[in-house]
Amino acid sequence: MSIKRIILCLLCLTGLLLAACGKDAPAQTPLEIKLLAQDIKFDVKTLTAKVDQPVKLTYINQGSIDHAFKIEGIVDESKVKPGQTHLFEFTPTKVGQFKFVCAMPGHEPAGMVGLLIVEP
Ligand SMILES: [Cu+2]
Repeated sequence: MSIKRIILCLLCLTGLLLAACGKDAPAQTPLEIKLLAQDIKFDVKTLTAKVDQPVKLTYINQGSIDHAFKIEGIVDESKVKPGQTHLFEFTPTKVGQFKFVCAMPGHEPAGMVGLLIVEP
């Protein structure tokens, strides 16, 4: 393939990408958050999000036992096995503070609890 052809291809690809982005761009860029579950704590105690902004929360179980995730009133309980990653997608619809926990029995009292702060 000649250099000219390669450049032409790259230009075409760039054009396609730009066109695709322009058409399908969501109203709000999702907020990407990473939360690490360890034995037996979360790596952070608070998460911050904004009303109506979609959240993509990557939950990584770095521990050696089962952990779970739940945000009161926002995300239903879901178990994540050791070494596994789970993507939780949600969009907060109201301002406030919402407790997030590991829903495995005994884990919340042991400290696997935090606060999601939703700002206007
Ligand atoms: Cu846990």
